[in-house]
Amino acid sequence: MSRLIVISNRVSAPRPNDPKGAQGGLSVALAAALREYRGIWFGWSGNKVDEFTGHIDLQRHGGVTTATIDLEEQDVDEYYNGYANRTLWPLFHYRIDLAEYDRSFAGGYERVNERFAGTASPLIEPDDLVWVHDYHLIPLGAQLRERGLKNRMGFFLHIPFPPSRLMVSLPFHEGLVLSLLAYDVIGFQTEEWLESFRHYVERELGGRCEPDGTIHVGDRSVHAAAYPIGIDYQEFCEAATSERSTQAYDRLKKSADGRHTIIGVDRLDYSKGMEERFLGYRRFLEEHGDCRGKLFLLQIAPPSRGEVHTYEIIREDLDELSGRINGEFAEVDWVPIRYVNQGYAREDLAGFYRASEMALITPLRDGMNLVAKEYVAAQDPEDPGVLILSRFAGAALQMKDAILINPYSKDEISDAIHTALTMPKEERIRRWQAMNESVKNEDVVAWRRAFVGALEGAGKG
Ligand code: ADQ
Repeated sequence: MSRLIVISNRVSAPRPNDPKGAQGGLSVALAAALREYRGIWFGWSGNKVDEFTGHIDLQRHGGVTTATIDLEEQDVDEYYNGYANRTLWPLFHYRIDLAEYDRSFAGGYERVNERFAGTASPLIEPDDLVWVHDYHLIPLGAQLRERGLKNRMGFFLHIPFPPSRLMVSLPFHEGLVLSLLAYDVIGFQTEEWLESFRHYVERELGGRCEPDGTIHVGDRSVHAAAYPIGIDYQEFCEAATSERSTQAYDRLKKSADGRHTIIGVDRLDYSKGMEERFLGYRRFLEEHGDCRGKLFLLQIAPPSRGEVHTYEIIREDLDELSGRINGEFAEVDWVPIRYVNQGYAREDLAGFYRASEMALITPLRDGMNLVAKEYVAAQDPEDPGVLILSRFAGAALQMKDAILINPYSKDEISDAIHTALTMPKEERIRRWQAMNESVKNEDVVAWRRAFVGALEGAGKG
């Protein structure tokens, strides 16, 4: 059996009970995937050094071998904070107003991808399958090929792929997308992002897309398809019924004091639509004065990417907005928004999800959104809560029994909260059962089997 070499920007060893818990969805999903495969998880350690040495730190944690490298400060500024998070992340989330184009970012991105290729390639044996993750490492496959690697290589994009008309606003966009064709398999979260990619290939690269997923550009043929990521359903259900989770459940129920809890859990990021969510909730409080004091919004949002200015701004904006709404509506014994800026262990989160009558998940654009799936998995089958979900999250394509809303509309958010509050139990159960089936069947195991299966079947590059 071939080994699997997973390469992603960050590597975090699987520690499900890490109380800091602010791991993104990517690391949570990969830890689960790697447990079953022999192989290596390669990436940046998260540490900065004065000078790049290419030294690889090999370790073994929880059945997974990790290989990490340190980067220079300038690398981190230009590649991670710069091109990845100030150029590609906003652009790929349709926010060209926030995307910054800077020559030094693009140069740093190329340089760090080369550093990844140079240090990872000696670890890769001829039969290994190579699986590269996400927007930080798009050109890596091409750079590994330049070093003579003929392995089967796949790339999975965890975030949306933007429509061609937005993509062309990126300087040198053709080069970036062409570099994707060095992979044998290119995976997207949903058919929608796949469609944008295919459109780009035909329109901008003069390529040809076949109905079976094969894409031809020049003499290169690759396979591009949708592989929707899921959660580790089994592990999450166990977490939701653990003792620690029960304690978290009790803690929230006790403090709710008979009030309904609406929960939101997101990394602090503008793509998650928290500002719009708060405003929609405010609209609900205005329109339904009789409900004030009977429910509250618990928004858990650990800060992320604090070195990027836009993230400082979103944090300030949310502090201000939650304070304003609380000032406007709070009573001596009731606060409408509990806004918490910290991460929690998965068991705690599972308990909070289970104790919440409703989840309000309203990203303006999201590759998938695993929180929506976790919320469903954590529910009590006899008395499940209601999921309100943005139609612009990739997860909405699989979770049609959620209350789907337009996150830009305060009215839709307000109406959805009211519908959820008054929804009969039979309907809650019916909707939850349908969603739970898909979360359970389309889990992280199915995701990695589908992707790795496609990679195993791909012709050598
Ligand atoms: P993210 O943008 O990080 O992931 P998401 O899919 O929602 O978004 O995953 C977040 C993960 O972090 C969840 O597992 C959640 O439980 C955890 N988390 C969030 N807040 C937390 C807190 N306060 N404490 C502890 N854990 C917390 C990117 C893409 C998504 C895509 C994933 C996976 O942006 O669209 O679904 O990758 O592909």
